[in-house]
Amino acid sequence: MKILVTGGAGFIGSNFIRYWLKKYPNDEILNLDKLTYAGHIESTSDFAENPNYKFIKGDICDSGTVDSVVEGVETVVHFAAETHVDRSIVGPGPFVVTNVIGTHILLESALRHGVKRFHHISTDEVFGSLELDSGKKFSEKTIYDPRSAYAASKASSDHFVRAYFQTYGLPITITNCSNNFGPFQDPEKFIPRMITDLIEGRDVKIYGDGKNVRDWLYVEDHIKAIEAVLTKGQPGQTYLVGGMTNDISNLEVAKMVLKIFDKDESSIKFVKDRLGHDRRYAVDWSKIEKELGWKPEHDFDSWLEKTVSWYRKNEWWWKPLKKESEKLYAKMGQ
Ligand code: NAD
Ligand code: TDX
Repeated sequence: MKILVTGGAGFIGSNFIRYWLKKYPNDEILNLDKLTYAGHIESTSDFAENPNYKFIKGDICDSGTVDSVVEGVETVVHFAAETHVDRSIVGPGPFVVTNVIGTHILLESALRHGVKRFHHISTDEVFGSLELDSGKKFSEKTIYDPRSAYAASKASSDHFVRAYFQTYGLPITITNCSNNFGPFQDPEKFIPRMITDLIEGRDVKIYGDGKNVRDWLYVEDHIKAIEAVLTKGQPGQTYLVGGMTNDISNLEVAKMVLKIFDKDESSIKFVKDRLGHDRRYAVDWSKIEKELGWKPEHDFDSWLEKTVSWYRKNEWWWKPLKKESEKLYAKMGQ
């Protein structure tokens, strides 16, 4: 099978390609990535020479490039996106362009070339924010209520993907997942920012009161969920994907990371809150469990520790990125 992965130099995309090339050695993977500030060719270096893998530097908004790459492809796995909520607050424009227009250009090309499966990677943030302690969870039936430019652009892309199924019969699937963590995540995101700050001897930064809750999903669990959908999922269907944490606040996550470093709460610095900061996310992943037999297998405690070890061993990867991300935070006062 020939697969086009978009955004394969990013965090989840590069982990997906590594996993897939190993597990399906007869498949061919094309990786189309613009290498924005979030795309790191170094994340692909261990599989770059695999004869079944090819990297194409290009923009999903460039229909000529997209058309030439989609030709002959059976499956598209679409990760490419602007993904950082804080950046969408500072400058929402690129989120509309890549996430909405770029996804539309890919859909058009997939339709023209008779792609057999278009899998769209989306987020639980399209559903908005849950009350703390409400016990509620997002499910496939939850009404969309995006509250940041990032979430609004992802919600819009989800609607376009579904419209191409309903109107033109393009065989699409969608996964909306929670917050991923694991190796090769850019140090501008919460967990790797804390780990790399601690390695460099700085305090960890917590927005607002730190009571915000995220559902944490180990990246390999997410990839196995995508695998389940690609191999067993029904065209037109959406599946929610979540992890093994249960209402754990950012402050609690920070304390767990600090414990791994033998540090205490005196290494926490509370900073300005994010504008429109979503309070709580929680994901009901019972549909994908019931229908496709997937469930998360990596618990948070031990895989957080393994993630810390990865960052300790791979300073070559994140050191050059850290300066750039901290420039953004300095500008935002965070
Ligand atoms: P990332 O920011 O690490 O990587 C995004 C990749 O897309 C980068 O390699 C970048 O260069 C590429 N890209 C951006 N604009 C492009 C364009 N116009 N053309 C081609 N390539 C472009 O993102 P990630 O964390 O790996 O997320 C992957 C997908 O998963 C995204 O669609 C995101 O919305 C979704 N998602 C991520 C998380 C998470 O916790 N990281 C959670 C839910 C959903
Ligand atoms: O330094 C920080 N301190 C802090 O308290 C940072 C960077 C973040 N935070 C908070 C904000 C959030 O409540 O931690 C939480 C997680 O923040 P991010 O890592 O920026 O993730 P989030 O905004 O939840 O969005 C992520 O998960 C869903 C991804 O970036 C999205 O692409 C994905 O769709």
